[in-house]
Amino acid sequence: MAQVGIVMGSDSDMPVMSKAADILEQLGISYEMRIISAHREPDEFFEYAKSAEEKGFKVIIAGAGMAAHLPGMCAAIFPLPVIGIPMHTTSLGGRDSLYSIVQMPTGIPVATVAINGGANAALLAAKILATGDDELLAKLKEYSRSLKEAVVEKDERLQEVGYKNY
Ligand code: RP5
Repeated sequence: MAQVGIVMGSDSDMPVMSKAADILEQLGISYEMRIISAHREPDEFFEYAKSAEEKGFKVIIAGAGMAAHLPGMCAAIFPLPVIGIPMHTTSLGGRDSLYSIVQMPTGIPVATVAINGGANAALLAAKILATGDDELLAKLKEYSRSLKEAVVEKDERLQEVGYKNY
């Protein structure tokens, strides 16, 4: 049974959504990934959102672009946390997606990450799951340590070779 549902409005969202899947895999979190358009196939969308709790999802990560109603509509139906990822767009630079996703009415929250923030969406989902899972919490702490290590190594190299040879 998948713990996280990853859903995107179009396969054009895949480069961003795959970053979320990569992080979940790295952390050993099970997920189901779907392409479902709330606008182009509303009946399939409603079926997905209505059955999500029954399927055992604890969090949904929903990504969409432009008039991005998919995350908000997931949140309207699914009673557990929904994390929204606004896609970058060529016409409005992703502000259209961001505003569509983040400006939810009171009572129906969507935890919105940055434009194209696929990895952070998965990390946020992991942190939500880790509130009841010590093993996952330990993996997240290790992940944070590895981020710190990467910065330390970069600085060591800078000190060694100088900025001109970096
Ligand atoms: C949204 O419309 C999708 O999430 C996608 O970001 C955007 C464009 O979709 P395509 O025209 O590329 O299928 O529903």
